[in-house]
Amino acid sequence: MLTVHHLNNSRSQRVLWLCDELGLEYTLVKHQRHPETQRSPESLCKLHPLGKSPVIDHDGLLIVETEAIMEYICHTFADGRLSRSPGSKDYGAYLQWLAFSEGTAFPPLLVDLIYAWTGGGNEAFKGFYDVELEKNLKYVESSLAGQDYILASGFSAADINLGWTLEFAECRGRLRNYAGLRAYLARLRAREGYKTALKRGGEQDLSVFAAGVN
Ligand SMILES: N[C@@H](CCC(=O)N[C@@H](CS)C(=O)NCC(=O)O)C(=O)O
Repeated sequence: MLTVHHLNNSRSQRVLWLCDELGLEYTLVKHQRHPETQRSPESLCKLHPLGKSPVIDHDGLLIVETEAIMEYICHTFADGRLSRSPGSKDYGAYLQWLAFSEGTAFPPLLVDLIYAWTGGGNEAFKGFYDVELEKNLKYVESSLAGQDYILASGFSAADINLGWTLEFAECRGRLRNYAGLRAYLARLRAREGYKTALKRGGEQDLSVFAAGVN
């Protein structure tokens, strides 16, 4: 049995979205962020030493890290659907984009949030991560040129990973100069799997992470 542990307003929304795209049955356990600190509640900290979301539980096996969870679900429950196999034309690109969302794109966005939460005041530091953040967004946008999804072969779990990271970038006011990324996000949000997962998870309000955005 598959159980998905979901934290409100968090990247575990991706896992719900993947399961709904694949038409999987799963048990959903919802956890609520602390309303002031936005940190995980006791229930998640008791479940796993890292106290992070997402976490899945497959017959007692706990797995963390979005990327690993996405691959695990595609291959264990869906014969590799929405993933790409070794040997396929897009395999390298698939792995790259699946990893890029958390490994490269998210860190400067998180630093930007923490910078705002802690009052800023160090322009040299801001300049350093701002360059990285903008470079990442430009790279995704230019990679999407002429195609609807990040892989030429069509929609995949890599789009789901990128989608949530771009939603986070949007709430940080970072998509204003990227019409191509906004259009991509609109395409992702129009998917039935995305909409079903949002209803299941409970509407998402990322404005809790909009500190310092005007
Ligand atoms: N790289 C990890 C990041 C996990 C992570 O930071 N999750 C956030 C949710 S968006 C979290 O649990 N935050 C609450 C906390 O750290 O207390 C992944 O992709 O799963």
